[in-house]
Amino acid sequence: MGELRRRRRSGELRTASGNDGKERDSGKKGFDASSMTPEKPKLSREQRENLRLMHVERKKDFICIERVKEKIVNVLDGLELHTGVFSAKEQKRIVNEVYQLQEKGRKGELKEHTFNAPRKWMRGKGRVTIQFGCCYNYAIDRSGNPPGILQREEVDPLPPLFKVMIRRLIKWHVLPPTCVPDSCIVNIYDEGDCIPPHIDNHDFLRPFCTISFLSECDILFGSNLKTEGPGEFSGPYSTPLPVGSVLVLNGNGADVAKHYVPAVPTKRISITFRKMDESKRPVWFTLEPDLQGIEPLPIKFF
Ligand SMILES: O=C(O)CCC(=O)C(=O)O
Repeated sequence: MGELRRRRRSGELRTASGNDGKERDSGKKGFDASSMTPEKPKLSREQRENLRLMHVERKKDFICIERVKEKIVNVLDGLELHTGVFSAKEQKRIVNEVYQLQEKGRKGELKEHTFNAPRKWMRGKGRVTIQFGCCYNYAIDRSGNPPGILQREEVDPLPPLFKVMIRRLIKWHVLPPTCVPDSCIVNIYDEGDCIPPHIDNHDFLRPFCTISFLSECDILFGSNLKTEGPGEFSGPYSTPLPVGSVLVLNGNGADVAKHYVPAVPTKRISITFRKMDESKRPVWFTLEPDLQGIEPLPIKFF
């Protein structure tokens, strides 16, 4: 099925084409003469989107006070959790897409650096990653490249569905229009996999965000995190990441506190969206036309 037809039929994650505001029905009330049951008033797509937007819960008051460089600071200042951004139906569609991409990666149908499935040589170390938009080097590699974006390595471009997700994040006031992501990393965790404590590299701008799928898990924060064992660390602050939620990292929450996901109790997927620093973009990078000029929906709906 063509991409456009598929998106029209979905009714939920609609296209990035910008015609989202068109009404489908006049919203008339009345009775269905055949069954005599009252007809529900039909809402336009725009009305439905506004209703959903109003129901997003936004937690912005994370507090974890620590002494850092002789100063008392809230190391979570700037952190936000937006819950209910992707519905159960949308999550299912996104997870299916991730599984299809994983399958393509396994079959060698993605660019070499897009898909990485490490051998599980110890507990916590099996996380599969799929990168789009740029190739990120997690640790100093064999050629001596430091951690950061490898500007000469090619990966696949952002899949169309991921660009629809990004448009949602901007339109629904989760990320600012000044920081539209142009790259992402999909993390596929099996039971026992983790992501160790880290601060995201400054080749990526702030804020950035991570979206949770399949199962809820805790994310831990702290300026000084201790290793307790394979895939296990301890930190002063923990918060759950519900499925369909978006965690936005900014300010101290991105740059003073490290974050990590301890060994997950059950399979989980996250998608981390980030905007690259312009000077760090890959040499082959071109702007995505459908990620330009995205406007947040009017604030009056809050
Ligand atoms: O899986 C998560 O929620 C965290 C992901 C993360 O920290 C990262 O991709 O850098």
